[in-house]
Amino acid sequence: MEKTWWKEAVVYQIYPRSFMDSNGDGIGDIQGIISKLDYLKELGVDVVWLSPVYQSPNDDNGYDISDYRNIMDEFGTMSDWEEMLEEMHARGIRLVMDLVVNHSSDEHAWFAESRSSKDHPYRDYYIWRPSKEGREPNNWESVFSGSAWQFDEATDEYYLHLFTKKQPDLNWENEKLRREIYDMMTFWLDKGIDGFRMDVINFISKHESLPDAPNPENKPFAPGGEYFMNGPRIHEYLQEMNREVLSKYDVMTVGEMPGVSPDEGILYTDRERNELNMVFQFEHMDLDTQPGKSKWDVKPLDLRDLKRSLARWQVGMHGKGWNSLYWNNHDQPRIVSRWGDDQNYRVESAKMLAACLHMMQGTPYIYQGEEIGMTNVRFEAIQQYKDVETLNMYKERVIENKQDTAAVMNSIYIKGRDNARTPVQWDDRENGGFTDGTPWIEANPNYSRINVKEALDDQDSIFYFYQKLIKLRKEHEIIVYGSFQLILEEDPEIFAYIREYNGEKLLVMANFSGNNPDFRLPDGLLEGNPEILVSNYSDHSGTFSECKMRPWEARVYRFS
Ligand code: TEU
Ligand code: CA
Repeated sequence: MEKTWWKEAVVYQIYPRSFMDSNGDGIGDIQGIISKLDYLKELGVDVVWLSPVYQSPNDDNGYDISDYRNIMDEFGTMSDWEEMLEEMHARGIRLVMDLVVNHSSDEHAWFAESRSSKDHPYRDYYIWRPSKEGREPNNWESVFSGSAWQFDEATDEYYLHLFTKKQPDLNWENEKLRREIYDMMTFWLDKGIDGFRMDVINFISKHESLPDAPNPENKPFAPGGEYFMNGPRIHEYLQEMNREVLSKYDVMTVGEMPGVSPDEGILYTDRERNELNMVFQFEHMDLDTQPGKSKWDVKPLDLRDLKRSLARWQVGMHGKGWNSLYWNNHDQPRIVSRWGDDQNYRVESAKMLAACLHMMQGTPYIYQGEEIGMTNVRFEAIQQYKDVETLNMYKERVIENKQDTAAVMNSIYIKGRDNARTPVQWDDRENGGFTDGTPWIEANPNYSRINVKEALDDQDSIFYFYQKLIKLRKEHEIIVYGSFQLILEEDPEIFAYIREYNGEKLLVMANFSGNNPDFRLPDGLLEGNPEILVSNYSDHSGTFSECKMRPWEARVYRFS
């Protein structure tokens, strides 16, 4: 297998609005990031993925871009950004920027031109259609509730927006639009960045006729994913982008791709096809959703589903493409609250989850605060929430459809994106030391207990456990390049697997429960006198082939 730096790297995601505020206006900013680079260096990460910092009216916190070549005023200036890049590079940290080009903001200059008249040269930069039988052009539902179409009076037509109505979809069929995007990417690459994370990049090619989505329950709108995910021209566009831009630089790329399968994942990441380096897949993020329902219709996780799913990706991509590994990002609830135990075993379960993920094959991503075990938040009032997806859903379900408020609030507690967006908890001062002013979103009140300062002062903290996992990856090639074999598939509490590389083996066992399940290795799989490479407990019962596991225990044995 080809060895590359981005396969060996660990990435840290910064959501700038919530990371660190340097000037007391309550909003995280670029100078705030610079002030914490030594902290990231201490953790040991190789790459920062920075969520959008471009000019934006912030309908969706920067994922609605009104100027791709300038920095958002609230975050600082271009010279702050250049200073940040320099300071990262000085510490050996690379910078991956977010590329949001499925849609722009409706306040982008292109859209102002596009909506002005039907024969404007920019008209075709977006997706416009006349009404159909007095209604929207089709029945597609926006990811963020309601119709995916917005009527625009200036020209009596609708434009498509898969996300909010302030995020009109760009029309990739238009060659001039594609050229503009490639030029913009080149602009940033020439400034010296090290790659792109590409927002919903597998949505950019829509089926030309935009057919109605199947709608068996006859709802007002229905998800049209099959007509825009992994669409007809997607590989052509990505190969063109690669040829025109990416191939000229030594950079890493990761495509965010809801609705992608391992087979498609290979098409996107096979080196010989010249598209992307890796994708963010969502299969494991959907396992606690009721089948066929929206993310808000939750169900408990069955660990066997998680094992099957991740193993399918591990085995499917091996030698053919490349995985990314993540539990968290700015759209997902906190993993220690989701599939760990943030009450009784917060530290143990956060470490177990980290070990289980970081020992798989792929490039691991750590989301800000994950490394100290930050948890979900429960705000009393809907007004305390800021996320447009959450607020739109609440309006639709509670205000318009009179659903039970407590049940809807409960689904927000479990799945809402603001769980990941409360300020990073740096110390036990007011607002967790994130700001001297009033934060744009309230801090999780547990900052007095859970914070970076406390973590750095405690040798047994989650922070140092992540630091160790990152270090081990640098020391043992097997963690990066080894094959993967799931064992004990049907065990409902233990996630166990074997890695193998050049005659060396790793046995990973992770207890996803607060119980004491018996671990018993199937006969004939492994023998020898292994050492414990890493564990979240200091003492261990039994042996690698037979033992009783402690609550949320993780052990990694190395057979050399
Ligand atoms: O997310 C894409 C996406 O599909 C999400 O809507 C995801 O399914 C949802 O957030 C789960 O709650 C990307 C960005 O990561 C997200 O922050 C943006 O809001 C979205 O695209 C639009 O740009
Ligand atoms: Ca600020």
